Amino acid sequence: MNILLLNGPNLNMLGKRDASIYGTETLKDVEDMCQNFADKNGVSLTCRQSNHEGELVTWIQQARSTYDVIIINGGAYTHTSIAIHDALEIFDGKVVEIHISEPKEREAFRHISYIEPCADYRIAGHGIKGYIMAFEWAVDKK
Ligand code: CA2
Repeated sequence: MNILLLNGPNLNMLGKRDASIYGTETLKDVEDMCQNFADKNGVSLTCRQSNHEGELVTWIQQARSTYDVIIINGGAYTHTSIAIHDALEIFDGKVVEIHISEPKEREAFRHISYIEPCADYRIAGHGIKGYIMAFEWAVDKK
C-alpha cells in the first residue's frame, strides 16, 4: 500500500510555539513516527509539507493512480481551499482528514472544512497520535 501524508501551512512550525494547542513534537517527530508505523505495517510512505496551496494541489493531482490513500492535515487551507477540495474529489483513492486539535471546538472560522466532504474518514482532537489513528484506519479499511 502506498500512502501520501500531506501537511499544509504552518505545520512546519510544530513544536516551535503554541505547545498548549499543538503539543511539543516537531513535524520531523510526526513524520518519523508515521514512517515507523509504515515500516512496521509494510506501507510505502511519502511525507510532504507545503505552505503553498498550489503545491498541495499539484501533489494531490500527481497522487492519482500512484497512491492508495492520502492522509491530509490541510492546516488553515482546510477552512478556505476549494482548490484542494476539487483536487481531492478527482483523487481516485481514499482520503483521511486529520487535525491535531478539534477545529470545530475552536473559533467559528475553523468550523467549515472543505476537505471533510471528500474524506472517507476524519480524525481530530487527539493530538499527534491522531496521525497514527489515521494510518490505522487506512491499513484496516483499504
Ligand atoms: O488542528 C490542526 O491540526 C489544524 O489543522 C492546525 C492548523 C489550523 O489552522 C487548523 O485550524 C487546525 C494550524 C497549523 C499549525 O500552526 C501552528 C502555529 C503555531 C505553532 C505551531 C503550529
